[in-house]
Amino acid sequence: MSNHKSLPAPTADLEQAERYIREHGLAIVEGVLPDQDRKRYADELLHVAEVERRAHRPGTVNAADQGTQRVWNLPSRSPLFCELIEHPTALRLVEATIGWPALLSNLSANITAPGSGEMFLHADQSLSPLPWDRPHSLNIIWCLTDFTDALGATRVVPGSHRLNRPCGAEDQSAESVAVEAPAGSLIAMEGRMWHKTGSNRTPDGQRLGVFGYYTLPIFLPQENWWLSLDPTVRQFGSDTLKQLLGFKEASPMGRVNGLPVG
Ligand SMILES: O=C(O)CCC(=O)C(=O)O
Repeated sequence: MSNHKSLPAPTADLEQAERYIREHGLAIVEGVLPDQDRKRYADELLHVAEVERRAHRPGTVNAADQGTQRVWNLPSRSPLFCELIEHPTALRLVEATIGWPALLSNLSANITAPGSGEMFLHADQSLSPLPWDRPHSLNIIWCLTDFTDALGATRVVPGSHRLNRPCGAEDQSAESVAVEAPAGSLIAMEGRMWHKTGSNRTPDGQRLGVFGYYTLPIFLPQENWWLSLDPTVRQFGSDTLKQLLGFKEASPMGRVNGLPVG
């Protein structure tokens, strides 16, 4: 597995990873998930993905994704996935990049399938008002299988985080490179980075990616947790989880009748 020279080398050193996010807009951290945990998450994801497909849920596979299956609102699909939200490595990189408290905008999965096509190039914080003098979000991409070019690894435009602007229709032909990483890695990518899902050119392989998308606590989350979250997640969740899901204040926002939420 080898990456384009414009991408930072994989590292297990989290200080280095924080530097890479600042310099390159992304870091690849290998060996974050022990194999038995990775397998448990992968099996669970395949199970919920099948349930979604059988239920013909809208939004599962759509034209823009050309065959990539999406699974939304993972915390409500299985409590196992809540572990990923609060993983200490993820939270450390989130805090170093956008500060704390932060909100979890979504925890969703993209599963590429043989023959699935590329997504459009975009920056995750494209709805944030300009100027973009710093990242407003961080995407933690959990590689539950190998991420290889052929399997449709996430593709990025190196250096695009320094352009400080969204990626438009006229930018779609910008040169992108695949971010390859072994199963069990995470890829932390800040919100200004232009990127897309790659196409899966294998005859029978899948790429299982779980995307924990964290933002500054001033943005409406992509998933409306207050409406859609399985109530047991909140009932049994830690304070950190409740903070990330918007059930605690991010002073002075998120109060109830003007008072902090305990
Ligand atoms: O699937 C990927 O590799 C990237 C997904 C993505 O950028 C998105 O869903 O917005």
